[in-house]
Amino acid sequence: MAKTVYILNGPNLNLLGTREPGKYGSATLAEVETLCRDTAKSHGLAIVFRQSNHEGEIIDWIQEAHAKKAAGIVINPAGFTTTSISILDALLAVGLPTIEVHITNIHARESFRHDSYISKVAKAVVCGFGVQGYALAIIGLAAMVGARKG
Ligand code: CA2
Repeated sequence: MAKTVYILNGPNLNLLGTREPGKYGSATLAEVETLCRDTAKSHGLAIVFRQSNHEGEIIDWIQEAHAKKAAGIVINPAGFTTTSISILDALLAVGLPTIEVHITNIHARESFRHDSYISKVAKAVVCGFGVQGYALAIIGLAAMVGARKG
């Protein structure tokens, strides 16, 4: 059985492909899910893909990932990146290898986007590659957890 990775998306990412395409690209969240599923499959992983506008729901899913013995987490915390000690605490509590993803290069944007709580626990951070960053994060995590293809 393939190992499973939880891919968690924070607030407003349900709007992907419908608003601000110049910043976030034209792919919808459903298309990002397909990209993630295909990339994971070709690297020997299965995925659970979720999005929420609610902090507590994301925390519940981090705990669920641990309960279900997931191999790791890929998270785009969106606006919770710089505010949520509770998401950081959940990630610290479960101890799963976590990759932080941002579609945009947060360091080239406003200074309030720079200081990520999530980076304090993340094994790696991918930002600025557009939605391809999700695929890069999955490939990196697959290598990290020793996922086997085929
Ligand atoms: O670059 C990223 O992936 C971000 O995590 C996106 C967040 C932003 O707060 C972070 O600083 C960087 C915003 C997500 C909003 O998503 C939208 C998508 C399409 C249209 C409007 C918003």
